[in-house]
Amino acid sequence: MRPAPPLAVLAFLAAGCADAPEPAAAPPAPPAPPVAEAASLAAAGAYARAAPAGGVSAVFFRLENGTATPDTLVAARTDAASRVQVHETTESADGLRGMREADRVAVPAGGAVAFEPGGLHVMLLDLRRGLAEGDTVDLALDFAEGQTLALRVPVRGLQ
Ligand SMILES: [Cu+2]
Repeated sequence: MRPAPPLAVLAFLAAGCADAPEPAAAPPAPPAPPVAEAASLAAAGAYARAAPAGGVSAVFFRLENGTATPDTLVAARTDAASRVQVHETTESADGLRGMREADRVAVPAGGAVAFEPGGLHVMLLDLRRGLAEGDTVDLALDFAEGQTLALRVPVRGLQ
């Protein structure tokens, strides 16, 4: 038969239990920093067309706005060309294609806009250097809400 534990031990255990510190209340979590909306603006699948120095090239991508705020592309910048313009392709009634400058391109909240051959594109005019397959072009896209997307765009040879 086992001897009962001495009372002192029981008292100690009980006291220890009672005195066990409450788990410290977790300090209130600091408010999460606001998620930078730039993180959810993106230009997916960007590429530029190969072209000789002094020529013209175009950059294509899919502009995605993962934020809850509509935004607008207001400018494109690069050092690779003397002039950069956002263009849209037009087609006249008799099927002639042309291009005109699109000052602003709205990208709806949670939406996307395709910049693709035959549609919107970023036109690089008077290239300062030739663009060959394997080169890259640094392109900055400025948005009305204040964000800038900095892209390193690969050059694709003409297909
Ligand atoms: Cu164009």
